[in-house]
Amino acid sequence: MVGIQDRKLALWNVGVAYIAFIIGTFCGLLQVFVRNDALNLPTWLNYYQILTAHGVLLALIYTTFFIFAFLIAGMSKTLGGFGPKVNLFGWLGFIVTTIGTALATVMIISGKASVMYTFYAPLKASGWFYVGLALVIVGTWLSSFALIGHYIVWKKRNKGQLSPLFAYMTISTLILWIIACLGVVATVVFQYIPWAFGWVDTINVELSRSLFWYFGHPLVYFWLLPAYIAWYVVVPKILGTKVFSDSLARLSFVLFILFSIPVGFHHQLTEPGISSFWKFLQVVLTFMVIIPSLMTAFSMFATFEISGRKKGGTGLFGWFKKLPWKDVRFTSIFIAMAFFIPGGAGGIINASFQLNELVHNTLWIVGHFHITVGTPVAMTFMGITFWLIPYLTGRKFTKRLQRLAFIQVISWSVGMLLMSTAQHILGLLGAPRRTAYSGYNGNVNALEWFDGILSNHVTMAVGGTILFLSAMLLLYIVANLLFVAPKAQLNGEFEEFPIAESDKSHTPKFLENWWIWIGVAVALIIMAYALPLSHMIQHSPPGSGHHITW
Ligand code: HAS
Repeated sequence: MVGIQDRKLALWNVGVAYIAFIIGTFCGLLQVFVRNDALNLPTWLNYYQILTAHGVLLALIYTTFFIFAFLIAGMSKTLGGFGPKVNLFGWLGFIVTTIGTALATVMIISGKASVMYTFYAPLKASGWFYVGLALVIVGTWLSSFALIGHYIVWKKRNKGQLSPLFAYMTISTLILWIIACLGVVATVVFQYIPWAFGWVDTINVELSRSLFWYFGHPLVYFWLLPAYIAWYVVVPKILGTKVFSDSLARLSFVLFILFSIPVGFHHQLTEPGISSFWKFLQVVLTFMVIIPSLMTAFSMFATFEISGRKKGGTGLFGWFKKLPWKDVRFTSIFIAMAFFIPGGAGGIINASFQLNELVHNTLWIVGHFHITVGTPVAMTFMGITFWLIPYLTGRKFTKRLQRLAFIQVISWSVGMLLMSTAQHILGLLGAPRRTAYSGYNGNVNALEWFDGILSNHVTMAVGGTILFLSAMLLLYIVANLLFVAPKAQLNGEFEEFPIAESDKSHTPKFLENWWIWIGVAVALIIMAYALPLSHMIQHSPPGSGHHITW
């Protein structure tokens, strides 16, 4: 069991994560109805306001707080309880991130920041929205430094030893995060804030977008890597086996540090201000960042097969039946993985230079991120929630709650399947994203295309409603695990924090020489970004004034 302070810190992070989740999912429900013309919002509430709240609170805030809860609990479990300085930084980080979140949320809800989570210029929000975002980043850095400090103390006490796999993966995730944030910090501090407060009149739009996507793509791996930590470290324990290969797991995380950052231009393939050479280079690097995910898929299949065969599974697929399907901690994560197969394949389509022309700015992309961050990541976090909260509160994940958890993950899968399939197909047929309801000017052809069984905004709304109900059930389970479920220590049985054994005896030590990987990552970033960014600065257009369209 982690120390009392570490436990409290992790629990507060879980708490804020789920408060963001309530508001974010409610906005999602409103959105699908507006988009299918079944709901008219009151005049004081704007579609783009709820779209911004939905994106910021679910994609940025729910994930970030949950990730820190998981990493804090796991680092305390694997490296030992936190010392006073680590605790202090951890709390400071939590408080600053929460203040930033509150400030940004108030700005969105009061209608002063309907700029969506990508906050593309020249749409302009209140300066306080950007200050809120900056505080969120500063807060996460403080939390990251706390965990890195804890790791350094451990390394000093255990000279020459490789750290436990959980800690290694946490540090990789935080290195990636800190390097990635440099882009968004640069644009928010030097471009958005002076512009939004009126200290300068114009903004260099292309530069601001490029710096955003320098951050925006690794951001998706900041969400994914904690899910991968659970896949590599937690799942084998639940299956009763070891980590398939310690070196492979570590190498895949190193590859994410190297290749997840110099690829942001694949979000800007249709933008005119970047020459096709740089786009092409970053597309090639994007294909490199697919490799660690393919390694992860291989490692997962190997883990499943080894454990299934150990339990007596025979034949080509006999092991499959031996997996612990009745354990929702496993089933939830398995479904999450299964969703990532089409999710990842969609990513490869998006990253293909020519195919991107077809899908960019269509609902296809919305479908893509709902089956990447919205299910593989989010459902892994749900699967973690079911044991992490009991582990932290000492309460029991009772049989009744387990049954409800099954209903919850299955309903989430059904809702997501309907909604994201409809989004993918509608997108291919040309339905745009980032828009409210469109009647397509009554165009007969367009209305026919969007009238299929799956290619229909109604199917999307049905899926969205099921998702909302599932989210409410999840919140019921979370509230029970936090406040109501019986205390387990009465029977002396705490929920475990599942961490599988990982054989480090053949793992090369250089995998933990961070300076090598940071050095190579910086070299790749310079190669991919130095010239195009300096070109954008030196040959900058006159700059854009602002637009407030709501
Ligand atoms: Fe993406 C746009 C390319 C992964 C999230 N992406 C987005 C946006 C978001 C997002 C939020 O190149 C929208 C941003 C916006 O608002 O504009 N994406 C990729 C590529 C990958 C990828 C190449 N994306 C993710 C992940 C995300 C995420 C992960 C969130 C967590 N994405 C793009 C591109 C765009 C984009 C372009 C811009 C599009 C545009 O035009 O705007 C890769 O990382 C994917 C690699 C993954 C795989 C899958 C491996 C499978 C595994 C599961 C194994 C399963 C098992 C279970 C073991 C190759 C590991 C077995 C089960 C059975 C049933 C058999």
